[in-house]
Amino acid sequence: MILRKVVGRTMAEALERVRKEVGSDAIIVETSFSGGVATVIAKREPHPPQDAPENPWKGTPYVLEQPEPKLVLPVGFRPFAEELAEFGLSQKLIKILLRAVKGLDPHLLKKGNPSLPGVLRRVLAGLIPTAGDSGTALRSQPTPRSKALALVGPTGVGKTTTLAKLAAQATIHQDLSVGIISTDTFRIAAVEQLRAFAEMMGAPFRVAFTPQDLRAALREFQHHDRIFIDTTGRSPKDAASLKAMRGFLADMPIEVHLCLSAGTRRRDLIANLRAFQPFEPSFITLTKWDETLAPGEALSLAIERNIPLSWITNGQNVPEDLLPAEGAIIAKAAIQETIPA
Ligand SMILES: Nc1nc2c(ncn2[C@@H]2O[C@H](COP(=O)(O)OP(=O)(O)OP(=O)(O)O)[C@@H](O)[C@H]2O)c(=O)[nH]1
Ligand SMILES: [Mg+2]
Repeated sequence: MILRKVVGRTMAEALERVRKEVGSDAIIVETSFSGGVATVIAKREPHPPQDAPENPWKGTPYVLEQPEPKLVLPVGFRPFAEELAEFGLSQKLIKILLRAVKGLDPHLLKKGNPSLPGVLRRVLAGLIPTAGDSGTALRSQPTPRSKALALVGPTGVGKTTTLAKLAAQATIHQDLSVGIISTDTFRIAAVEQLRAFAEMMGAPFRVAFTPQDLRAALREFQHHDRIFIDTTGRSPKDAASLKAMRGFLADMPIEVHLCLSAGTRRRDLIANLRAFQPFEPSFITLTKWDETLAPGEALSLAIERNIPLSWITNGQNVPEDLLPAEGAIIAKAAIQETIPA
């Protein structure tokens, strides 16, 4: 029996290491998460000695590589695997969930076990990195950096609408004083729309045409509780505009949130992550959750890359359609299946 303790920054990372270091047939004995360290104890039976012929090129053909065995899903897990795949969760994460549940108690995977949905939801919730986990106090005392938030992202994903929701929620629900800055001077109408919104909220509003303007506006708003900065939407392929915008925001005490539409396909999400990486986003805000049947694709990428989610937006209404990203709520949306009677 081989018994190994493997650690990682997240449960997904530790489980992935178990797969690499102990093997894909490893059985998880115990999982825990404390002090920012995920620990997994895994065991595996030693592999039987290879009985390759002395000269592999003689006699019967020597198989150098076995094809990966197809994953046979335990019967009790099948409806949940289908539901999670329908939700858009990656196969990689579905396997991780299966292994984690099996490690907790193999009996959970028996057909009709009523505890399975709840356990699955809890394990999935634990895998989802959120702003709460990263220690950045979005909702309580901000750090000097997180006091000013900039929303960046591709065109039309809902940056300005999300900014309006955030500013309105901070003012109405948290009684905070907010300042709003637009750097989106690409379209005059966009500036005027945000100015009108700021006026309605009674919040001071500045337009920054240059990095100097932005610095001046940040200084001017330094006594406000929160400062929200809108930016121009840019295509991930428009390297020149992205670079210019990066220069605009560089070296400012600003926390960057990358807005991505939850319905974007995985390849395009990866292209956006790469294109906006120079902005060093601390969080992803997943927008338009209400418009897609498979938000799990975007969610999977955030989990696999361990990028914390800050908010989820789920509609056009300002300020209601905005939720802080919470693992438990997201996991509940992913696993609604109950045990068939
Ligand atoms: N269904 C749905 N629509 C949304 C959501 N958020 C924003 N929208 C809509 O998406 C459209 C674009 O929103 P904007 O806020 O202008 O998007 P943007 O990213 O600022 O766009 P650019 O500044 O042009 O890059 C508007 O019609 C919004 O009402 C959401 O969560 N769900
Ligand atoms: Mg906008």
